[in-house]
Parts: sequence; C-alpha cells; structure tokens
Amino acid sequence: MLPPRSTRTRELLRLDGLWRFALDAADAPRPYASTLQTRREAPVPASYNDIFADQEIHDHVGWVWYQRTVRVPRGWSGERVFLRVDAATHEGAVYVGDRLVAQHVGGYTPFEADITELAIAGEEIRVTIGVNNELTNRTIPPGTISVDERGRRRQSYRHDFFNYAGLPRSVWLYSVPDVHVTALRTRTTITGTTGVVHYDVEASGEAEVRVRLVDEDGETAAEAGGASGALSVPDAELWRPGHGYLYELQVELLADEAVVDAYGLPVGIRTVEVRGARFLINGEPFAFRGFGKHEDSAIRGKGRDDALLVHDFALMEWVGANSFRTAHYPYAEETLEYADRHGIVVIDETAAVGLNLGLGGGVHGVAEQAAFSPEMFDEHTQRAHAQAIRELIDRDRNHPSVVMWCLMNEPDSVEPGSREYFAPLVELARELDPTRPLTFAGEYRAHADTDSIADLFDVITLNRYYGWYSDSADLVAAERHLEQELRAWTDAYDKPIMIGEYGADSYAGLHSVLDQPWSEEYQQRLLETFHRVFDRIDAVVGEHVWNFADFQTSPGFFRVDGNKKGVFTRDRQPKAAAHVLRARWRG
Ligand code: BDP
Repeated sequence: MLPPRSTRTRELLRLDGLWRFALDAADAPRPYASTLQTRREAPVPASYNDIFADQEIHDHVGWVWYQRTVRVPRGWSGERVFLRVDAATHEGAVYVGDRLVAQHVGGYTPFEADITELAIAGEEIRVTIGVNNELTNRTIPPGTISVDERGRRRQSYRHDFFNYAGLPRSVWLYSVPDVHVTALRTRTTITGTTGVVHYDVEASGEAEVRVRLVDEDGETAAEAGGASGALSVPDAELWRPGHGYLYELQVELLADEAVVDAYGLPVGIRTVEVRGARFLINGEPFAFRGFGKHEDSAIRGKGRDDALLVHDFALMEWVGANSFRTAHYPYAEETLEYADRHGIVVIDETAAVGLNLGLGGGVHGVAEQAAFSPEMFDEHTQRAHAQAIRELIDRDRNHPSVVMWCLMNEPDSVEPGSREYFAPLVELARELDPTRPLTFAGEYRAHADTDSIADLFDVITLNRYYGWYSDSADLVAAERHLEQELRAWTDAYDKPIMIGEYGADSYAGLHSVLDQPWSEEYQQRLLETFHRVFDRIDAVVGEHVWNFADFQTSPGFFRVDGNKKGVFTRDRQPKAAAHVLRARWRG
C-alpha cells in the first residue's frame, strides 16, 4: 500500500487531533450510528491507555470507539476519496456515517477504504473507528483472554512490553484521480558505477506510464516509459549507511498525452547481500551498531510523535549507532522515511513476538505443552503470521534503509513442530522479496545444536542475556559461556551472526563499585564483557543492545515501572552505559 502523498493530482488531509472517545458499552450497540455519547476526547495519534487517569481505560480489553467529523474539501468533486488508517492496534473497523467501510486485523500496518460514494465534496462526513486490543492464539502477536472472578476480562500475552492500544498513528483522508497509481515496487542493482532502478507500476485503469528519476539537485538522471522496466544511472550516487542519498522516482499516468496522475517515491540505490559470514551493503562489509528499540514514551504510549522521532535519531547519532531493529513490530512509516533520508540501517520485524511457551518476557521456564499444536499456535496462527509478513513487505519494500526482514522474535525454534510452522513462512517471504536477507531473533534455549530452523535463514540473530538471566552477577562465567556458545554457532554455520539483544536492567542513579545487578556500572561492565567476546569472533557482524530506552511493560511484580534495560531512560537521558557505547562506536 502506497503512503499517501500530496502531488499535482492528489490532495490529503491528516485527521490528527482530538476525537470523541468511548469504551464499548453493552447499552450502546451501534456507537457509529449517531454522535458518540461521551464527553471524553482522545488524541490521535496516541495510545489511549495512559492518557486518562482511569484504571478502567488503562486495563480495558475489547473495543473502544473514536469519532469525529470532517468536511470533504469542495475541490475534490469528481475525485476518488480514500480514508486511510496508519495503524489500529490490533483490529480496526471504520464507519462513514453508519456504513462499515473497512475492517482490518493486525495492529501495526495500514489499511484503507475507497469512500468516494459516501464523501460528497463540500459536505461533512462522520468518521467512527472502532479499535479492539484483544490478542488470542489467532492473532499476531498472540495472547490469552481470561475472565476473572468479578467478571472482568483480562488480557495476558507472551511479551513484556505493555499492550498499548488505540490509534497510535495518523488517519488520513485523501483524493486521487479516477485512474491512479495503486502500487509501485522498486529494487536496485549496481553494475560497476552504474546504478539501476528496476520498477513496476500498477494502476487502477488503462493509462500510459512515464517514469523519471530525479536526483537531489532536481536534475533528471534517467527516464523511461512502460509499466515496468529499468532506469540506468551512470555514476550513480549510492545510498549507504551514514549517507542517505535519495533520488525521486516520479511516476506519471497519461491518457491522450495528458497527465492524469502523478506520484513520487524516494529511491536509494544500494545492494544488500550475505556472502559467507559477511553482511554486505554495496559490496562492502557492514557492521551493525545500535539497538533494539520500541515505540514507547510516557503518556503517548506507542503514539507517533515527530519530536520524539527526531530526538531518538539525534541520540542514536550522538552515541554512534548506525542501525536499529524495529522490535517487536513494524514501526511508523515516518520513522523508516527518516532512516532513508539519514542513512540509518533498519532490520524490519513483524509483530510475531511470543510464539513460545517456554519464555515470558525474558523469564525462562519449561513449556508444559507443545507450542505448535492445535491447542496453541496452529494453522490459524500461521495464517495470521503469513498475513503479517505480506503486509510488512508490501508496506516497506521500497525503503533503502530496510536491509533485512526479521520474521519473528524469540519463537520456540527447538521443538520439532517449529520447522513445519516456520518453513512455509520463510518460503513466502523469499517469494515476496528475493532481494533481502531473512533472519529471526533466537532465544537462549536455541543453541547451535538444539535449534531446528536457523539453516532456513541467511543471518543468525541471537538474543543473549548471559550475566543477567543466567550467570547473574557473574561476568566471568558470562564471558566464558557467551564465547563457548558463539564458537559453537560458527563451527556449525558459515553465516553472519548478529547479536540482536544483549544488556542488563539498570536503575538510573543506582551505583556500585561491585558487580551489583541493577546498578549503572553493572550494565556498563556487562556490555564491555560482551564486546570483548564479539571482538574475538569474526562472524559477529553486529551488536544491537537491548534496549535503546527504558520502556513500559505489562504490570506485575517482575518489573518496576517497566523494563529498565534502556541505555537511555524513558525520558531519554543517558545512563552510564551510553558512554561505554559512545566510546566504542564513535571512538
Ligand atoms: C527478550 C525479549 C525482549 C525482552 C527482553 C528482556 O526479546 O522483548 O524485553 O528479553 O527480558 O527475551 O528484557
């Protein structure tokens, strides 16, 4: 699905701001049929959970309703009108007036509806969006709903980050001409110093296609005609880490020589390849330095925010990071566009976190039953997972910053059923995008000799917590065990090893000269311990610390106001560990 843009032939309105807001109530069966009976207003974009000082809203399980009116611009008469929701976590139902126009499951990818018949230019429409936050064994990520003794529905899940919900990204109303571009796929290759942009345009009707590649100075670098083809750029300026050079692919649809639709897409010319134990960008070995992140901040939850976006990237630059993983779901498209423009490398992950009964947000246990079974994760889960992969690749395939797909985080990859579950998903991802390497982030129980799916992937990503969840307070043992394990992987596979997560919680302000878990110094020393091992093992091509910043988790005794593995606090102040990283990555 193409990001909405304003062009010569298209206009758009961002419907951000305050919407009427209400929890679903049994005595209001059709909340969309009239003005929502509520005095509450909720901001869009934002998760709703922390906005109100209200436990019931914070803990709500089920539907909530957002509503506002919008006047369709007078000038849109004769155009097609679309309503697009960038994210509704985890299920959305969109009504215009009392008509259902779109439904979508999957909390981190966009969906839209053609509402032309209902959107009369110059008139007001009532837009109501129902959002449901329920997670079950048939959703990605999975979860379980139970009913407590007071009859309240409770949601539990197998990941530690809080299940923020609502409309965390923008809602758009936009116009397109009757015949318009509906899809645009690009991939780039490099031969010598010539960059080639291969493109593929789909349109809603018959039209001639003309494309032009324009450089950052506005000069035409190449031109072509036809719905698919290749544009060659001699002496191309490449997109590379730290240098987000972008051309613009300008697509025009013509009928009788006249332009009927125009759309522009930023394109970075670069290649990605795995060769032996190396990860190559433009043929050069690349070493990932950075973080697993979250979309998370106080009050807004997962709500998108430009100030936070720019600030997080500024801190990543300050600390010397060149990359991050979108743990544990696809991030807002604005984040990827920013990464494209600034040359930051992204590992793009689906929301498949928690397909594992032996793990719960880092707490280890032995699974009592098989994860991949009709009672747990079955073909319905797998279908939802396949859809999550399709929507991720469809949305993000044109971003040069995205160099690898991460199909899931810490699944059970040990039990025999896992191969049967994951192999078809790997095949699907390869079919959809043969140009990018694939990985998954593996958990601690899956070692070189117990994992049953690593061979299906290009890069071995390991999340490792030696010195924290095991060998706690014993960094000598942690160093030995980490090295033993990594050597076992390099003996078994000639593939790059990416450390997808490593780190320790630390409570900002807690200090100790001893190896005291939760102190800022222990977090520093644990990172240094890992770094010594990485530097001894050639196949380690990357280090992503868990986490960029402290983040909110599901309530419980196990975390004190959230996960504190941040190198920055939740309000983005550096802990001591940030200086260790800055010295290593910038020094
Ligand atoms: C890993 C998970 C991550 C958790 C982390 C932790 O991938 O989502 O936040 O552990 O426990 O298992 O801090």
